[in-house]
Amino acid sequence: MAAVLAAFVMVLAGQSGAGAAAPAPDSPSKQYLVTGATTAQQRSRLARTGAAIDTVRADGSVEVSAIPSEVAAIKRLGLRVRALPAPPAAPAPAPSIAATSYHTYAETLAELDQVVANYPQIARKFVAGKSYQGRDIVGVKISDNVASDENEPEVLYIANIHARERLTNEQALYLIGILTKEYNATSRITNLVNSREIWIIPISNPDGQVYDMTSDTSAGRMWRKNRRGSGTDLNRNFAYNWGCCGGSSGNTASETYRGPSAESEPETKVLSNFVRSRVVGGRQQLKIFLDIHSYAALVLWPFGYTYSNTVPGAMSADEESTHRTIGRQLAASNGYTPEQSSDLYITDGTTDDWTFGNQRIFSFTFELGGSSFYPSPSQIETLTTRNRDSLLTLTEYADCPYRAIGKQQQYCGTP
Ligand code: 7B0
Ligand code: CA
Ligand code: CA
Ligand code: ZN
Repeated sequence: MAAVLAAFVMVLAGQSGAGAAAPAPDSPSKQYLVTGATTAQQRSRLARTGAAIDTVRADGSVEVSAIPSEVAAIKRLGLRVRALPAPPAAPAPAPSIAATSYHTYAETLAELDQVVANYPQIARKFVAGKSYQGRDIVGVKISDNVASDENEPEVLYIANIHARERLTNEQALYLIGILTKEYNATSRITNLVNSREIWIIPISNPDGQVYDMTSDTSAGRMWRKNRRGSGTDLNRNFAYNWGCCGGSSGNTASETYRGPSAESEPETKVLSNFVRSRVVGGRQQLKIFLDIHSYAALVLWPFGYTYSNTVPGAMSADEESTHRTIGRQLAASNGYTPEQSSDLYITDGTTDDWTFGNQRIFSFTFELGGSSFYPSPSQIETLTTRNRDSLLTLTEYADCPYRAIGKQQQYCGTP
């Protein structure tokens, strides 16, 4: 009975399950390899401790970022845990090969300014709002007649909501690069730019990104969250079934801390408000959304909060099979593994659960490939080019995602 009561008090205290035995202040998270959790249910039990699951290896073992209380909770689940080495220091930046190193926040802004200066007809910079520390959350809109809001299907790409997922900014910049440089050169790209309005936000969490990159060792600080207080996991802070299901933590020290309330974080608000601002004349203009993460090499779709494939009123059979069909097609192109988000592990308050569940935008998460959060800069080109076709295909689906299941006539009135 005492144990039951203690567990109840822990839940009331927002400890989200197991991790509260040791009340000592939690030190920063470290990476561990966990073996023995090979099913979605077992990985969800692991995630329920609050540990962030960073990748699932081919042999089924799992790399996690966990604080000491979470490590203790993982051991209590009967799983084996061993510490992983800190990421190796990145090579010192060499100015002569600047193009092959990771873009800082300042370099990213400069790059966007350059694109807009070079391609003013089709590229326009926009500021969605400000981060907690006052940095601009910047994006680029790409379309013909870019200054006008035309009646064209819209697509939103966001990256780097997790600070340390450094390749994701490069993937966004890669997409901006091909859409602009190949306009009027590659017909597939010309057609897309002429018929879509494509919004791309390369660094959704600028404070975290700057903090992660401002590291004495040049290896990166392994920072994931935003920078308000001890940080909130922005990908657990969105306002759809926020904190519902053991897919986030109530412990402020945890890498999956969900924040004090849904949309409590300035960055979540800015991104959500931007998406809401694309409702024009009562209709959401965005037809496709992609949130770019790393490094498990996955194509994911909603929902993450439940194992159910369909949910009455929230995910119809046709919506589910549209997500699944597009997701599998993208994965066939980039070589990633396609699955519903909860097949990986349960998450709640994620970006894509909200963009679909609340805004009805067909939504995906990519986990880019790579062997860590900091692949060698020499790998940037290979790892991002791998998504050339999948990103173009996804953008094409904005005309009518139901085309994927042959139901464009029924849902979009198109042949
Ligand atoms: C995360 O290692 C999110 C799935 C979204 N429905 C997966 C993501 O936030 O746990 N994995 S990651 O942190 N990038
Ligand atoms: Ca246009
Ligand atoms: Ca429009
Ligand atoms: Zn991530």
